[in-house]
Amino acid sequence: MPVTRENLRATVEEVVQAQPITDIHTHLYAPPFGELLLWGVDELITYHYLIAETFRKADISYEAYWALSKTEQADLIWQTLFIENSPISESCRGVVTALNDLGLDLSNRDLNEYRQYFAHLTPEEHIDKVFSLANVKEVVMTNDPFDDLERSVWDNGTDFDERFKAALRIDPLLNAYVETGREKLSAGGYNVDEELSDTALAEIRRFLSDWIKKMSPKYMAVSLPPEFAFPEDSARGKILRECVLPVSREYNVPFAMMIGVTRAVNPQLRLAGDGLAKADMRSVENICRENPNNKFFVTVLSRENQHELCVIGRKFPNLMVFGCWWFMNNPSIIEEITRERIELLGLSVIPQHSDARILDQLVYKWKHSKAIITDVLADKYGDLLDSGWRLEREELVRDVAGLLGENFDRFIEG
Ligand code: FIX
Ligand code: ZN
Repeated sequence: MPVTRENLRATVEEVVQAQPITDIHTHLYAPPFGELLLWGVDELITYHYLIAETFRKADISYEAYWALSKTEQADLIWQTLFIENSPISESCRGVVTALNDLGLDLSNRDLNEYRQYFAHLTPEEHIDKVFSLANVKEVVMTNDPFDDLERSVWDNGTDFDERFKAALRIDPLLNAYVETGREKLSAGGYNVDEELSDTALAEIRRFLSDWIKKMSPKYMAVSLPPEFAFPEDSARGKILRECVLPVSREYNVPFAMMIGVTRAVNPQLRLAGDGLAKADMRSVENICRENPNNKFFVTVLSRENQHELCVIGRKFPNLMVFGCWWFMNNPSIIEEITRERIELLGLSVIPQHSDARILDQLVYKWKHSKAIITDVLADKYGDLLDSGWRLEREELVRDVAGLLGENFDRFIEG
């Protein structure tokens, strides 16, 4: 059926809404991971994005805040950001959208009533409800092989809810090998030394292979500081070149680089205390050019790096640009980045991931992003129709399926 100028906006909206999503980077976990799976209203309100905003408005010291229980923290944040001020920041708006779409009554603003609603749910029920509201088909977790709780789950096998896929996250190995990574590897039974001898490098490869076999991850991943360089004369540079890249090739498990985070800019804020800075994107050019048989997913945290990343994407088919990460995940910036990417890379991108830390966030993060993706696509297809192109509904369905899931699968399988 041809899409016309008259039905374009409604058709794009309907197709985007109907497309089940693969969410390629989250911090959500399947139920066997127990307390690692965060959900419910208190978690939603104490999301670290909201903690940072609360300190700008509430008269409370860091010490006093961290001494509060989770319920008390949520009470304070609710009072500060939702009652004494209107919740118009994107993170606050997200809570409002999520509660509203879950069917809660926003007119009375009664946190205890919302708590009651969640108290009667099991995680399994809630997962079904949230996945269905967000139309999410599967999510990729962030799996830390150095975490004791995670390790015990993986040791019991991977027979859990198939909608949760693994990603092997290796930050301590690459970013803190000397400080903590080496010790953690030794504790896990790997014979490694500080100098990164040939034996140690072989052991790190064995570690990665073991965990790939155990988790069957969709990809390996790391977050990187703005100073990240490739090549780099450092433990990270060596481990990357000698271990991560060859293992990634051997098992056909792509490597995801999330670049630009400056950790603990304000340590008092704990998880909320990270910042960002521009990175030198020539590192991405170099790694893609020198490793044509490796596949890379890349997202960057600085707005200033987004355009360069798109241009690098045009040069290297082994690079898949993805998501509007963290401080980029705001409507004005999502819109700008999504337009930029589609103009430069067409349909060969993964426009968004949720980065949800709390299950309920899937509802708002995807709702808000889908509205923007719809607007951008409607504009772009509108330009095509105006230029005389014929567009079939099936073609639109095909394109949207690529953006919201199949590009990810095909890139991994290819
Ligand atoms: O490193 C990451 O995966 C980041 O996305 C998170 O650690 C960060 O704290 C976050 O929640 C961003 O959305
Ligand atoms: Zn993340």
